Amino acid sequence: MASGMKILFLNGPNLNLLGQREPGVYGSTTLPEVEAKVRARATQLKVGVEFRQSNLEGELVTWIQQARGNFDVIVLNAAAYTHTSIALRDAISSVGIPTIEIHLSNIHAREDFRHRSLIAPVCQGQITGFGPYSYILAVEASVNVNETQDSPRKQGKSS
Ligand code: CA2
Repeated sequence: MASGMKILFLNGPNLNLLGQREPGVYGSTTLPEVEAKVRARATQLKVGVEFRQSNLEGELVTWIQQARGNFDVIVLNAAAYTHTSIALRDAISSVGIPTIEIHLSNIHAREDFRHRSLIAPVCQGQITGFGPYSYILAVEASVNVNETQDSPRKQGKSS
């Protein structure tokens, strides 16, 4: 049952500009509007959500570390750090919380340097190319992952 589970949404550099620049690539929906859509779906599914954005790699690493014991699933749009960050990859692999990689655009249909994700091998899966709907799909995937895996937060609970 999804009730009681908590998802941490993390957004990387420049995603605070969503809806304000380059609408041809990333659409016209702002990040607060994406958050509102996520919250609406999460409410329907009775799951808790925390939604954050940072332009700083180290802050994202710290948030991933601090998620231990507090969240059941992490949903991560690491933005450009997807393609560069060994630090984020190490944080994900060490925290022991299932993590879902998401992107607004289809990174495989763009420049070659976006095709490689350093975090994909340590993530549960990747959702890419559905615009803001990638975030909604991630809520649903999180519920499914939580129902099919034992997470550290669930250990010791009866359901
Ligand atoms: O498609 C995605 O969600 C990306 O993670 C977005 C990143 C990009 O580096 C990844 O390859 C794919 C870029 C986020 C920057 O967002 C902006 C939004 C509006 C205007 C400018 C940048």
